[in-house]
Amino acid sequence: MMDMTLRYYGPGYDSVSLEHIRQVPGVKGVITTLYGTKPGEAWKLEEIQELKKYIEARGLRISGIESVNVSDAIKIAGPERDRDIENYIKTLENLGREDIHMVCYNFMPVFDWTRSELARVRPDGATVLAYNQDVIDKLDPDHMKESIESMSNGFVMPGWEPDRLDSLKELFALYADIDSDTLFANLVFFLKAIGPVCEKYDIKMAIHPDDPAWPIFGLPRIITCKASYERLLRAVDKPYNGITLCTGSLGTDPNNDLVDIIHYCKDRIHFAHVRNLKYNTPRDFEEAAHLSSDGSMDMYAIMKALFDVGFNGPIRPDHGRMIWGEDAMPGYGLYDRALGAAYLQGLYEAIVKNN
Ligand code: DNO
Repeated sequence: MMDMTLRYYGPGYDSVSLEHIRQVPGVKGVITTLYGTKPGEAWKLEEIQELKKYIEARGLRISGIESVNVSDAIKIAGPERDRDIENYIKTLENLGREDIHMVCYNFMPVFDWTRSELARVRPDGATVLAYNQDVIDKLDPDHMKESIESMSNGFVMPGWEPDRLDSLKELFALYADIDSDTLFANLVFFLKAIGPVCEKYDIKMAIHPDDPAWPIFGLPRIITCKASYERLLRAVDKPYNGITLCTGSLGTDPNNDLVDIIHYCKDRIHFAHVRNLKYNTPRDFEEAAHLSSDGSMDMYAIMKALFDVGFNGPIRPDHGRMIWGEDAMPGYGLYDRALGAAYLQGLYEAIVKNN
C-alpha cells in the first residue's frame, strides 16, 4: 500500500495548516523539513523532535524528509566538503534516531527547479507554473533575483532562498570548472560517505531528478533520464541509494518513458512525486491539474507501473494549480494538491481492485 502524503514546509513557513492537511482523505503523513536550516548544517536532535511532536500532536506523522539539502561544498568538492558531510551524517543519524527513514535531496548546481512563470493563467482561470525555453534563454542569471522575487507571492521558494539569490555570481563562479562527470563523481563520493549511517538506521536516500531535465544556464544536470539512473544505481549498488520518481520533472523531457523508468528502477524508488504537465510546443510547457485529461501524461499508466513494481513508499501529489482564490506559495496551495491526492488514490483503488 502506498503512503499518500502532502508536503508541509513547517510551522511559520507553510500557508497550509496541518489541520487542513489532515482533512484530505487518505492522507496520514506529511513530507517535511527544517526549512530554516542551511545546507551544510547539522540538524539538531531537539529540533527534529520538536517538529515531530508538533506534527503528531495534530494527528499526522512524518513520512519522510524533503529535503536535507546538500551543500555546494559537497557538490563541487570544495574545502568544506568533509565538514559538511560529517554534518550530513549527523543529521541522518538524528533523523534515524527519531524513526525517520526516507530523505529526499537533489544534486542540482546553483538552482533547484526552474520555471519562467509562476502564475500563467490557464483557460479555466487557474494559474500555474510554466516553462518557456525562449524566456529562459533570454534571462540573465545576474537579474534572476529580481525576476524570482517579483513572481513568488512573497513566499520563499525552495532553492530560491534570498541569500542564495544574493550571491548568484559567486555561485556560478564556484561551478565554473564543474562538468557533469565531476559533479557525478562528487555525488558518488557523497553517497559512499553516508552509506554506513544510512545502513545503520535504514535510511533510504531518494535523489530528486533535475527540473527541467536538461542543462540550464550552462550548468551541468546529471539526473535527467533512464541512463542517469543506470549510472547512479550501479555506481552505488545498495538499497539505500534510491530515487524520487518525480513525473513532473522527468516528464519535462517527452523522450523520457516514465513507465519504463519505473520498471527499471523498481525497488530503488523510495519516494514518488506524481503530477501532470501539458506541453504546448517543444519549448513550452505548463503544469496541469493531476488528471490525465488535463495534461500530456497518462497518469493511470504511471500509477499502474508503480503498483506493478510493488512501490509502497511515500507518494505525494505535487505542484498544484492555484485555484479558488487561494493565496499560497506557488505550486503549494492546499486545494489543487488535495484534488490531486484524491484523484491518485482513486486511480490506485481501481488498479488494486482490478488486480
Ligand atoms: C519542487 C520540488 C523540489 C525538490 C528538491 C529536492 O517543488 O520537487 O524543490 O523538493 O529538488 O531536494
